[in-house]
Amino acid sequence: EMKNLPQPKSYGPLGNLPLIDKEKPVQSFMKQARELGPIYQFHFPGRASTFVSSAELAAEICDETRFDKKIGPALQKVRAFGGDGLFTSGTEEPNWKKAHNILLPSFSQQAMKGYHEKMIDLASQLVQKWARLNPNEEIDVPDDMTRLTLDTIGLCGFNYRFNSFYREDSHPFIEKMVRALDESMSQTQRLGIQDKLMVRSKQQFKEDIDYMFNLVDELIAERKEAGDQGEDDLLAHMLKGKDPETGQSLDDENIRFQIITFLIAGHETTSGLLSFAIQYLLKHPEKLEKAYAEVDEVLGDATPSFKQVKQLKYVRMILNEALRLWPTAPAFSVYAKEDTTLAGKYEVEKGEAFTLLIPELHRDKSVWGQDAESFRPERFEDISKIPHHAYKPFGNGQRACIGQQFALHEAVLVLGMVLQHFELIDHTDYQLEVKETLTFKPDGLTMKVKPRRKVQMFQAPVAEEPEQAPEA
Ligand code: FDE
Repeated sequence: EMKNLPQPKSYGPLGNLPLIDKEKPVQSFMKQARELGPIYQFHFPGRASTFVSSAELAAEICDETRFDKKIGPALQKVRAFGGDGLFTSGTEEPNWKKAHNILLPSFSQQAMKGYHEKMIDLASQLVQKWARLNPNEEIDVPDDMTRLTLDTIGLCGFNYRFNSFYREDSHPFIEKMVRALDESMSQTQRLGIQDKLMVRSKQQFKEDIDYMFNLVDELIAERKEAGDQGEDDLLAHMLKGKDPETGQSLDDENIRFQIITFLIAGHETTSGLLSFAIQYLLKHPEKLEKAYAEVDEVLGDATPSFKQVKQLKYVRMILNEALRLWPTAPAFSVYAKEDTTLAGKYEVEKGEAFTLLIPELHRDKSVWGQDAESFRPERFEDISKIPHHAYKPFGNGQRACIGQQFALHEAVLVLGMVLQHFELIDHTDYQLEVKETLTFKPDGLTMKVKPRRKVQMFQAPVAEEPEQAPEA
């Protein structure tokens, strides 16, 4: 464990634990970073974590020759249902590389063309729902965005329709997944003895996981039974794909873990991203106007084509900037592969772990400038000007987000269609509160909308003129 690092106030055997707001752990760590500087140590009962948050230190720990992804205590808990899926496996586990190789083509730009129609299908459901609201009805933004992103990954991932827009509450799978995630986060914050007493929560945890496994295993079995019907989704790619390095394919248990992983990773993060973007647009009318202008010019009245989504440059910049200020997956951890030195001054022993606080990195004034706290999408006008290693909303290197193109294509398409059809109204004068689960979300964000143009709905055919009787 590293010595002589800044540390917050300690409370005997509890260490620094009382300084964490249990509802907002990452924001508590961010607050400490502002007080203690770009590197500090935080003591939990029985273990310590080292947090880093400057661009200088991020560049160091993102050097993959010296550091690799660490499956820390929180991810260890998620492993109960993520197993050795991509997100929760160590780089040295055979299934990580195998699945990475098999799945890369499924997340390429080329593959996005195959998902485009399905993404439009779900985005249209959202637009139609909002178009049918009465003027006084409000929209729960994160709630509807979660419906949308869950259904999108379900359809593109394994041709399953959660049909969230046809339900009052979320699909039972989500209820269980969210509860299981919540429980795994809580477990990491409990003291050993406290945790042993949580018999009921543990039983629930087990039941929730069994439900998830059953649903997914059934999906896999059904697909295998039906045989290859030419589906072009992640499940088909996983069943058919072979790792070019080993010639092996994924086994059924690992496919189950990957599906659960995509559901976890692919819906909360992307829905949070869309919700933060809308939050910022509500608060920045001049940026909103600029976005309307782009959408009207590029899309007009048309349903977006794949190519048009690529042309929505400003919409993409808005999303990039929302991910800068509130990266929805706010932290990741690495460990040192060998003894090394950080920034020429901190001696690091092999195995030592570091957690990068991404929102703090994204506010480092030495690279982002004095206005680092303000929402200014124009920063992303020229991507090549973004300093290397100062922007990590999708993680780093080979362990970076495999779903990045997927999430961005979906988010640009959805935000584009929302802006095309609706004027956004901040009817409560919303003040940002960030809610934490495994990810960040704007808590309690609601808005109202007014139509900007007619939404295409099924229309009754125009009554035909009765045919003129032929003249006698
Ligand atoms: C991953 C990821 C990451 C990293 C983490 C660590 O390192 O630990 C991050 C940061 C992220 N991711 C982020 C994000 C954001 C958003 C919006 C997203 N993300 C989205 C998505 C979608 C999908 C489907 C996904 N995502 C997925 C994923 C996966 C699978 C992973 C793992 C990879 C490896 O291999 O490792 C991730 N993601 Fe994400």
